[in-house]
Amino acid sequence: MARLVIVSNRVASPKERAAKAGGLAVALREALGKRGGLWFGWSGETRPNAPAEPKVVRSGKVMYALQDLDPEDQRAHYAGYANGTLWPLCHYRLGALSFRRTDWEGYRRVNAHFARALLPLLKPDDIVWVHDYHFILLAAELRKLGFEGRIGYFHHIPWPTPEVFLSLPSHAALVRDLAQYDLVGLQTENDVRALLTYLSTEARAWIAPGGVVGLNERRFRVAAYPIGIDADAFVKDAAASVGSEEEERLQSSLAGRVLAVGVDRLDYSKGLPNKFAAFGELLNHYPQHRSRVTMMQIAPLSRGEVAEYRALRRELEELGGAINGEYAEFDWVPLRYLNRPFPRATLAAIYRASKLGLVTPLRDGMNLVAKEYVAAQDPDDPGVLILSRFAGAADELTGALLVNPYDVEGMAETFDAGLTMSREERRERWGANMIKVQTNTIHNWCERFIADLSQIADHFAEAPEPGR
Ligand code: ADQ
Repeated sequence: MARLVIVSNRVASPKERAAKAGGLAVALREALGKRGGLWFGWSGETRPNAPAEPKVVRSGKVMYALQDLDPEDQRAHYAGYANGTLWPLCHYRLGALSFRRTDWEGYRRVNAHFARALLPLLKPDDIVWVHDYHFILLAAELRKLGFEGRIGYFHHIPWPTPEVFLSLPSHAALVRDLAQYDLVGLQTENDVRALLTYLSTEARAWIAPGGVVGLNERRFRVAAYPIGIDADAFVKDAAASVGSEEEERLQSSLAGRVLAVGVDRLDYSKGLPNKFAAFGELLNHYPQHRSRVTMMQIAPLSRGEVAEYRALRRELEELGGAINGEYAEFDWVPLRYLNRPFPRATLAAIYRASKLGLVTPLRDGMNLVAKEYVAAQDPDDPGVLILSRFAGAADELTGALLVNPYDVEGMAETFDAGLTMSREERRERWGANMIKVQTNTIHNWCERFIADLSQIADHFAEAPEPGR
């Protein structure tokens, strides 16, 4: 079995406990543990002119290699091109997109620096799996240094349609380098269609059935790999929460009221202002829910170094304050707003106690919270998932009540429908969702991607020569 090499911006430390590390990190660690391998990424440290010499530590069959970055390169790469340009672009937020050539150059420098640091650790038959939009150029930089082995890339966020993608001044260079991967994984068939359409119409690539692409001298494959969760862990944690001290505290604080929950990183793609507004609209237009429903929005802070995120935080504080100011009673606060992270077991307990799961992003690659909410429900008396049609998860979770997050009044109407839904319908809808969550877990996802990358040569053999 070939050795697996994972590359991601943040590397979960070998000591981090499973409940804290998150489902993806745990699944990747397991895949590495099974085959033996290497996890490579940024150390989280910056120092001027940091040389390309990663710190390497071994833990069992897994090696961890952590590379420092020059502070200016790190800024241009992370806050600049990755989160100031690619993130808004891929989330259809052209108004928030900033493009500076210095950031683009910094992004390339960091990808090249990481390639130089990684190359001496690679063996020719390794399988290299690169994660996310911080490293789109990594394969091209590794190829320049002579690495010819298999390299795959998974894009955790949406791939925009060609019209939107063309707004990126560096679109052609980015895709030319993306073609140096052997396998490009996206979240949904929609994303695959968007990238293939760009490739055939703009880049004049040749496309064979199965998503094999011929571009100039390169051949690579594009396919959908919808990411999943560790469903069993959420089922177990949620069931264990019943009757726990934490659950009792939560229930006694609700004093018999219904709970609606939202859990999102504080990010403008998550549509939080619209969700708050829809909850306000529910209390305004459906007064029967006043004093009966409490909404809890958990939104840990992220990317405070990017201006848009600081502005969003202020906006939400204002909106939340206005809703509570208008509707609160002396014994009821309609909206609880928390900016901190919680352990998985606590999240599972909160999901299970909630009659509504509010997942309403303006755009989302997949959205794992939607799947976690489903897994945590009581099969006998499940809550209702309200899900944005613009989350990748909407493809699979057909039992959810789908909403358009731009339609605030429509969302309030759907919240009301969820709150008044019969138990029979709730069970039916939950059952349809749960089958998907349990079938397509994070472990299956991992194995599928690794198996396809391992056998990538077979896919190419079946497709005719590019250009013919
Ligand atoms: P995110 O944008 O971070 O991920 P999401 O898929 O919802 O979005 O995953 C968030 C994760 O963080 C969930 O597992 C959730 O439980 C956890 N989390 C959120 N708030 C938390 C809190 N307060 N405490 C503890 N944990 C918390 C990106 C893409 C998504 C894609 C994923 C995976 O933007 O579209 O689904 O990667 O590919």
